[in-house]
Amino acid sequence: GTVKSYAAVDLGASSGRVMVGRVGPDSLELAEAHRFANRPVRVPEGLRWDVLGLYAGVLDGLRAAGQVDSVGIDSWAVDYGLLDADGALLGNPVHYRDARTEGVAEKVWATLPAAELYGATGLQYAPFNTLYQLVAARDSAQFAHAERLLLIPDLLAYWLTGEQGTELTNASTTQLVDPRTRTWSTGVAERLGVDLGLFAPLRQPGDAAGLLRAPVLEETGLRGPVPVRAVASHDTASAVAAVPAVGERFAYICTGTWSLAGLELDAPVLTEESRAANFTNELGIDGTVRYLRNIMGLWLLQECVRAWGEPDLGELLREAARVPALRSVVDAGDAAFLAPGRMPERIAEACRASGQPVPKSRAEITRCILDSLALAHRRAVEEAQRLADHPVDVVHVVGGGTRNALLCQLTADALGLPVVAGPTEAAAFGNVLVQARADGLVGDRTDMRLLLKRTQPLTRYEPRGDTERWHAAAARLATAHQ
Ligand code: ADP
Ligand code: LRH
Repeated sequence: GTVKSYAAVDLGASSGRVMVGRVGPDSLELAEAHRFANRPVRVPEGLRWDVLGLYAGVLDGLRAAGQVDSVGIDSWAVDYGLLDADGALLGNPVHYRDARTEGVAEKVWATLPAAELYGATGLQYAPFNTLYQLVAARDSAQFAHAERLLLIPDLLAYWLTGEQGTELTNASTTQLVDPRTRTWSTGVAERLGVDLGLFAPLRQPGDAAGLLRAPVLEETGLRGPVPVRAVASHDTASAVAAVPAVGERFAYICTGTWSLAGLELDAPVLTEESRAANFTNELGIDGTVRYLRNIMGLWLLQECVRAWGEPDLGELLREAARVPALRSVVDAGDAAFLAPGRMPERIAEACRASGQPVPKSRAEITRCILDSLALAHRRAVEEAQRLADHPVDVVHVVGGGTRNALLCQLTADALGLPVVAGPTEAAAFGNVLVQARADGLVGDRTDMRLLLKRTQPLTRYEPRGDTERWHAAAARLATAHQ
């Protein structure tokens, strides 16, 4: 049978990579062509993404990838670049961890109450939802010159092809999309004075998105025509598409800079209880809803490792495995951990404030983070099942956190459910498979997952039967936060 090659550009908050996927009727291989750091930059006006540096990394990656049948791009959600009337980028895209959205949500809710906003968009409250960013930006000089808004993957696709679009799964993180109709929520936009004309027309995963421009072909050494294909351009949507679950009642946890823990549903859950629990209804491929909660994730550890001068991660995790479990835990869902800086101190302070032993050594702090993440995973998966009335028997863990065996085991222990870990590069797999599907090489979503399950190594973690201790820790944390 035919084997085709696809380039998957996958930009995470901590690193960008260009992967090459080779897909045949019964084969699937993924290889890394190029990986580069994604380092946010603090300038006097705030925290910014170095998007030109990322674009240069994409071009280097495409050159390293060699000849491919098409290219797909996914990245972290919510952030965007603004273009002027000439199509030129107006300034560096603002990082979602920038402080400009502080206090903005409260202003928005004064016009459109939070409960109504949730009913219309199904989106969790996060200060960085594109909607709040837009309201924060509205009076800036830059915004006055903006004619077009492109989400990060769409911006890179525009630079590669000259064509503009707004991919749906990522658009669903703007808080301007209705998850029932899967199109713009004109009501929300009107009430809040957001001009939807800023956005390019919606695209669905699998849609054509243009051809690499001649200068891009020249720079990358590729032979044209090379199509760019819209994929599930929200990295989490691509990762969920690549959860290797077939015929199971499953929950998933996408672990990387964030942990995104939840369920794949056929319809959104828009109840008041769901809003109060801050679950989001983001859109997935094939009419699915990603019903999940954002948990601070390995960001907590990344920031500590940065503060400690980048010690060896493997060694740190081995030491953490020897620290007694559950001595102190923090609320890994707390938005207080969103901003960068001073992370070891902030974690120690949270333990002190809740009357628990204060972790001191690097190993103790690392252990506190991993125990806390496992506890937050447990809470999210349990609450999602209850709120969506959708019980599960197994939890799939994908993303960078699959390389952290301790975290996977603790998650299984905390939930009292088996954890199946892998693939690590789930977002890139989802990206590749949506391209292959558009070429008719794979069938539906189940076929994609079956192919992954058959071809990719997965690791299974059985719960070690100490669920009671986790239950007690969860109760302790709940009391501390009252
Ligand atoms: P993102 O896509 O958000 O940038 P990734 O999915 O690449 O994040 O995951 C990055 C995280 O994976 C790191 O912060 C680190 O905690 C974890 N990780 C990466 N490599 C290893 C490793 N060798 N051992 C344990 N954890 C690892
Ligand atoms: C993970 C992610 C997540 C969003 C956050 C901004 O990379 O896309 O799904 O909430 O970044």
